[in-house]
Amino acid sequence: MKLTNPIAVGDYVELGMEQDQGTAVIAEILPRENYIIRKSTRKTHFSHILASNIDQAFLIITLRSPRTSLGFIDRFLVSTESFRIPATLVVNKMDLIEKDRDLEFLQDIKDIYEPLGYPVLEISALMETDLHESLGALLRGKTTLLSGHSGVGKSTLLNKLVPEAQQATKDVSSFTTKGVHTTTFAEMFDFEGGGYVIDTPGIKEFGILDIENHELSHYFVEMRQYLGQCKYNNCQHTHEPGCKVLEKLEEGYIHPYRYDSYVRILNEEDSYR
Ligand SMILES: Nc1nc2c(ncn2[C@@H]2O[C@H](COP(=O)(O)OP(=O)(O)OP(=O)(O)O)[C@@H](O)[C@H]2O)c(=O)[nH]1
Ligand SMILES: [Mg+2]
Ligand SMILES: [Zn+2]
Repeated sequence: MKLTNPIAVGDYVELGMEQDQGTAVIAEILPRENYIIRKSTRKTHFSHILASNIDQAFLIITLRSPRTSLGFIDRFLVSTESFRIPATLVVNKMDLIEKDRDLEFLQDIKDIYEPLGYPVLEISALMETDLHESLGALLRGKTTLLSGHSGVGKSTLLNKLVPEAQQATKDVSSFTTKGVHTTTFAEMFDFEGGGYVIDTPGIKEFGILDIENHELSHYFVEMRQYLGQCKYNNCQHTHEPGCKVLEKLEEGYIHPYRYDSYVRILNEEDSYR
């Protein structure tokens, strides 16, 4: 794997002392238990590790300003599932919700992801004052990654969780309704009472790396249980006769949006829709 950053937030390192100088240098980066990378497409040669050795990931999503797509969420979940990192979907900017369309989208998100075991939380990082308390039980004692598109409010949330952090935040562009990439590097902060929270730069796409096409279905939790029951053991679940996944899709046990994401990732299409 070619990396743009040889060392990442969350890495454990071994230090060595420089002779006679009284300074320490990083002698070795210890093996990473897991990591989340960003990358423009699967074909790009270089990847960037957002953070390593995390206990759980919070994907911050928004229904508007900017609107997060389901395809983006699914790509994120593939990358967390590949290391079995527990993931939570945090719907931020709930104070902006006004139209039925937003509520329908929220309901879709809950209908799709909650049954799969991904908790969906609704918050307003800007308006709520007691987030430290309400999210405390989830965060305490763990290393938590905050991730998501630029402008969804990751740093605003971080500042509520760790008030002394004082991370810069900036309005989303009124022209594109997209974030303006305010946070430029990942940073880890102490969570009072134990644990760490990592703020990261907003990203367009998560890297899905080192995942072969025939493995991809392992990282869709609802498909996992049917794997091995297809007629052909190299089944990619797209057109093959005797495919159990297609059968379960037909029967309504697999959500069509999720299946659509699966096919898009398989075909290396981008996630916007
Ligand atoms: N209305 C509303 N605005 C929010 C909320 N949370 C954050 N914002 C605003 O959204 C804008 C972007 O917030 P940031 O915290 O900078 O977003 P970010 O995810 O850190 O963005 P990057 O650092 O670019 O990745 C700021 O103007 C925030 O004030 C919220 O709950 N409600
Ligand atoms: Mg930020
Ligand atoms: Zn199949």
